[in-house]
Amino acid sequence: MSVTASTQVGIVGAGPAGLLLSHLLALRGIDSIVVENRSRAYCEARQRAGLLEAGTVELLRAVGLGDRMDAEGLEHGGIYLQFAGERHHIDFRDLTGGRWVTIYAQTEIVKDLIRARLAAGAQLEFEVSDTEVAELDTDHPVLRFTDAGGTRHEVSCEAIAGCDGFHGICRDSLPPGLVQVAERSYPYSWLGILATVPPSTDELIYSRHEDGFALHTMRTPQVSRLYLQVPADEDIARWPDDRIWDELRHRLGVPGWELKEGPIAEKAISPMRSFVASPMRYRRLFLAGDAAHIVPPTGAKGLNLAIGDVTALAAALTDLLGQANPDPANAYSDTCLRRVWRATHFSWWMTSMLHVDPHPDPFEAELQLAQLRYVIASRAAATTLAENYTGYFPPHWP
Ligand code: RFL
Ligand code: PHB
Repeated sequence: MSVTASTQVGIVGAGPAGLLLSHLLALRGIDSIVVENRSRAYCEARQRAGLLEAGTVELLRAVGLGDRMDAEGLEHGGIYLQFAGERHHIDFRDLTGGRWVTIYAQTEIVKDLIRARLAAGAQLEFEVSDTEVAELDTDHPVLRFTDAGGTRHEVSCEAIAGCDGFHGICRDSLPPGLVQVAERSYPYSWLGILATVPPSTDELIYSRHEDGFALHTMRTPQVSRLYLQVPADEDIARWPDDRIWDELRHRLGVPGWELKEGPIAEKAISPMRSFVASPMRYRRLFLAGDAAHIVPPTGAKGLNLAIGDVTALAAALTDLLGQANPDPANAYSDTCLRRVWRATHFSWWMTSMLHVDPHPDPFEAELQLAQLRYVIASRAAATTLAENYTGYFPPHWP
């Protein structure tokens, strides 16, 4: 026996995409339910992104989610690009007419969103199981799930949003043969650590070193986040804390600069992949965020793309469900894929320019160095990096 109900939009996944979509729809008077198979504590603690484009920051402010971000976020006007033992500054504000980026962790955005949704009385179900989407050939798709207490639910919806990440169920629920996938895997991974030590830099350092890429980023004035390129199938057991710090010092070091070390609170290895599924929609099932596309983290685009998708989707659903105007919903996939492919190219470019191929290739290495020298010497090339990094297609919330 299932408990039956109805709502306007069924949302699968309480990551940043699903939660923000539910928030934006509520601002337009549209009801939704969000179902999530993990616990609230797990969603709020999962270490992921940390860097927001200027347009993402402006959007979160415009929709009432900016207070803690403005108080605690760290605004950066550029990055450092390091190679051949030298560190160079890329000044985004100067190159883009004032654009910037903000460090504010995905964990904090998720906490802010969950708190705002619960305060508004939203239907948010954690720890669900056996999620299914069905009746996708109709104008009333159905969302089924079993709640944390074991009760089966069947919710009739006017639309469903698959915001269930790369390993979710919605993408595979689209009719067979509809979805085309374009993808690339990279022959390396990132080992990421969270360390309880003040950052050793005021802005992010992207370092191409002949022994592999390294990135120094941060979460707060007390917490550093650092990444190392490691082989694709690397075992984390091979990286005791001392080895991590030695390698970070080696790859990030320049004369006169010192890396502060501290306790490592968390460490994990993530694979690098580019993946784009298209179209991002079938009738009234819409995919958004990592459910539809993945980029390697080098350009810091994944979270920003997820936010761009759901901003477009909330506007499209407002027109479709509120005014029976299907045009923005019909354009949704193409609108998003333009932004997605720009970011996919940028992330691939940053990744290819900064990582060292495990099969030594002197030709490739010289091309990387030539490109890096060009980026720091030519205003046109630096502007290309800066305008993509700070967000080339900012989300638009009418
Ligand atoms: P999420 O965050 O994966 O959320 C999907 C949610 O769906 C749930 N789910 C289900 N719920 C119900 N039923 C099912 N059958 C379900 N299957 C799955 C999951 O539990 C989860 O809660 O996807 P979303 O919302 O699209 O958000 C995407 C972002 O999380 C992702 O793109 C970024 O974290 C990528 N990323 C970065 N992006 C940036 O913009 N800037 C960065 O600095 C940045 N750094 C990173 C990153 C990702 C990383 N990893 C680990 C992949 C750094 C790393 C290391
Ligand atoms: C992060 O802060 O986790 C981060 C920042 C920039 C990147 C990737 C990750 O390119």
